Amino acid sequence: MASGTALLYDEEMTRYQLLWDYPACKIESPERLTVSHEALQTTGLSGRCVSLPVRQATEDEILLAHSQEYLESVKKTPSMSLEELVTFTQQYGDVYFHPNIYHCAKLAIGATLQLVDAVMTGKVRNGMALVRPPGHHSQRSLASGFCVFNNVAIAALYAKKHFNVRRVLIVDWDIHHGQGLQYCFEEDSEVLYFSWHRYEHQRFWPNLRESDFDAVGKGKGAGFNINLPWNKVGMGNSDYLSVFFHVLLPIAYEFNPELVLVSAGFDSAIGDPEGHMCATPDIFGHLTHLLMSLASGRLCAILEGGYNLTSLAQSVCQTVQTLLGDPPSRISGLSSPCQSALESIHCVRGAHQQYWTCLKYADVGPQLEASTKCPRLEGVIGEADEEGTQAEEAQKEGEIKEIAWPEPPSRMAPPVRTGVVLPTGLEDHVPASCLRVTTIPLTSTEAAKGLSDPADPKLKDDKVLQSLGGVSSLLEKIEKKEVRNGLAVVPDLSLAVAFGVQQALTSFTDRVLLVFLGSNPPIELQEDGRVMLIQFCCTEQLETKSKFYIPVCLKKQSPSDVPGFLYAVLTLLLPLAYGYDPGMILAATRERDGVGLAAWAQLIGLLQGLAQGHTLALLLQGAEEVTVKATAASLLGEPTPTLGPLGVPLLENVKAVEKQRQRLQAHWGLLKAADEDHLRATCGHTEDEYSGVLP
Ligand code: X5A
Ligand code: ZN
Repeated sequence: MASGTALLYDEEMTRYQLLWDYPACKIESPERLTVSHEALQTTGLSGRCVSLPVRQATEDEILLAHSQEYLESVKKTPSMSLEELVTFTQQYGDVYFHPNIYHCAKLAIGATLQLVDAVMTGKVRNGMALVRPPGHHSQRSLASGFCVFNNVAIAALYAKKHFNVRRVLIVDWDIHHGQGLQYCFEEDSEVLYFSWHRYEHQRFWPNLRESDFDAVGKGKGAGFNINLPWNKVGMGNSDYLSVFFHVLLPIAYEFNPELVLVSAGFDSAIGDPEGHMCATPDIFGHLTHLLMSLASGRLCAILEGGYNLTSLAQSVCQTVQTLLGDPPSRISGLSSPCQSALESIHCVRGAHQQYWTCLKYADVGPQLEASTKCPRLEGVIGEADEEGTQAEEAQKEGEIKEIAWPEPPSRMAPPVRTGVVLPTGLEDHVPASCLRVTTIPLTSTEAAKGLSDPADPKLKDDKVLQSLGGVSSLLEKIEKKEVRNGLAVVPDLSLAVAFGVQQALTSFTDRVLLVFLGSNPPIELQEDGRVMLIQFCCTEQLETKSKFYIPVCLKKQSPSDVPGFLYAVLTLLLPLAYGYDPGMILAATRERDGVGLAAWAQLIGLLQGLAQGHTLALLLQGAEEVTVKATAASLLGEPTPTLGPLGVPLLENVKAVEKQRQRLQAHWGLLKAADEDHLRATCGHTEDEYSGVLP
């Protein structure tokens, strides 16, 4: 199994800069790279990466995405005079040339391809390339937006050619639309391109009609181009995560990529003079983590934009630290995405509904003409929005010079990450890197503390007391940060869960998320919000009004409804869990009721993005060896095996998930994927009618 994180950097790429007065290009400076690299050094992150040499791209590699004529003309730039460079530059938009930029552009591609090579050959699991110039705006015969050659486009074509990769996912989280990437792959069904970008109904650069949500790809590439336009500035963590939960991740899992390329621009982070967004640098740790569950963890992040040096450096560190396997920091204060974000999410889901099974039955409402849903500016472009956000208004008046945000909290990982308490015989089935925790049985008085029935006769059973001692030591080790997470196989699941929840609540957190697979809830839930219980089962549960108890009944499909389960995890469980922001997670199951092994492993992997990776997994004695093994592997952060091509989910399972999402949306805003007010206003449906749209 591939391990390790590659870092590609060469100081040479700092050796070009803007040589004349050109305000639009001032922000693209050599310091962008030096501050990012220095931050990785001072935090000790670069020392933990595998440093790989950068090389120059060959002409053939450049020609994968560019025309011979364009290459020939760029090739002449090193010998041009300043005057000639200015003239040469003028045929393009928002880009500048320098005698050394051709050299750097070849290094930028070379670094990107070295990274792809290392990941595809299994030399490392993932990695990041810190490069200049960026690439995603450049086109076949065109430089644009600080970009000379399209690093990521070349990487995707290279992976297809040299490694026979049949499905590449490109996630472009830069705040500008990578139109170069879109043009390159819009007819290609083997490359799924996703981009979110500041758009403001075409008022924002590059002001293209085809950056809107209804550009879905062409010919056989229809459905493989996903544009999520931001029509307001000030988008934040909740908006970004919602797009991942309700648009990108469901489609990405269905696409089942073999390789993930991230056009990692950080101008989408707070403080950026181009983006004017509010998402904090730590969100990139989460975006990265969520993508690491795809393609068996094969992920290459390639720097694009990012112009606030502080925000950029912090965001780069968050990304690399997550690639290295450290748990992302907790994100508090998540709520509903804003109205404008919901509108965009709604629109893009509608535009892609016909291409992706995961959206087929979703609440995207009746098909409407694109223009009636999201009015686009007709005529004049590049004009300021009449009603700018507060931030923009304030900035116009010079009130805000610098936006401030707290530095992301440090997130050091404990040296041993997974503690295990296993009956003899099972111990050989988990990797040697797990810490075998020796346990002292509890006395029945200790065990009775906090249990709803202190007189439970099971508390006399030695085996039970022994296992509760195990749960207790694991939690203690998690609290002391000796381990990050733990796994115990126990003879009585309900008791272990009840005890574990109680101990976690008394010792180190005020919110526990309990994810339970099975029919009888292991604990009685209070409505005080200290525990959220998400239960997956195959039998109908009683109706509930609780916002902390979420039963999801998924009917079995032989062998199991993987797409239905995954749909529930991505669009229901993750939004709830992120909104709840637990300090500890308990994941418990008797026999993985109706949930396939790979799907369970994915769930455990995804949950590691929450609660700083503090998960206690509890399995009932008798659980198959493979379950124990897969659970331990996921807890250790090993790449999760892919789920393979997803079939069609059972309709009634999708309905069951939708039912819970509808019920809980008012409490947990991250569940929202549609702008209901807007929908109602536009098509004149009432709420009742609207819920009738569901199959
Ligand atoms: C890579 C990147 C931005 C170009 C902005 C032009 N380019 N106004 O972020
Ligand atoms: Zn950008």
